[in-house]
Amino acid sequence: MQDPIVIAKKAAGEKAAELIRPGMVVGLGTGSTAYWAIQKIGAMVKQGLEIRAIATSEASARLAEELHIPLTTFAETQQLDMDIDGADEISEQLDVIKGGGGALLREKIVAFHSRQLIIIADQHKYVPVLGGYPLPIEVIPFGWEVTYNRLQQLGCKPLLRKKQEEIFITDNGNYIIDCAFGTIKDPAETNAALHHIPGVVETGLFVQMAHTVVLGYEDGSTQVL
Ligand code: ABF
Repeated sequence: MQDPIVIAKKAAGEKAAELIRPGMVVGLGTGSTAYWAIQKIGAMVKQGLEIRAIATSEASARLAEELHIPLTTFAETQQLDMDIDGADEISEQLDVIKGGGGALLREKIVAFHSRQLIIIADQHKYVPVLGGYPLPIEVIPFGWEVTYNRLQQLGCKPLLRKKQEEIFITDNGNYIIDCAFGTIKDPAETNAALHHIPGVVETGLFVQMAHTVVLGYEDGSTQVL
């Protein structure tokens, strides 16, 4: 008996993958929901679907290679047709918090340069207002302590992300500070304020970037927002 949350994630991921058309350049997201989208894309490629893909993390690139999904780079193509990626929170205004998997910087670059960003998630990620999930912020290691302090002055409770007692290092060699705001009433304003702090590379606030949201439910059904 499959875990109900896995059923929901798999349903959302596969529904989004089925929107891909031949010839597209597709962004491959990161995380356990994007995992199912990539698995479905791999199966579609095996059945003859001709696409190219750009992965949003080393982990997703490895999975794509295992599944023989042809990868390309931004040296070869400057715009993607569709980006399929997960989320930690999605608001009713379709603003999104991402970065729980530590891949937010490459995820935002790929999303920004994609014609269509499709966010996939289980239904529990859909919330009235953002902020319950601590906002991941990618910062450079130099001066992280004073960046941390400035984030605290902005009203969040910051926490330097660690993995097995070691400071977590992103694919880009940076740190992540998870900022618990509680609620983020104005994501655009919060995102702008965060970007004014030198040392902040990128935030996990994807403000009005999602074109489509596919929610997966534990009965295997999906809802497209
Ligand atoms: C990634 O997937 C991250 O941006 C986001 O935090 C995470 C969501 O995790 P999961 O799909 O595993 O619930 O895109």
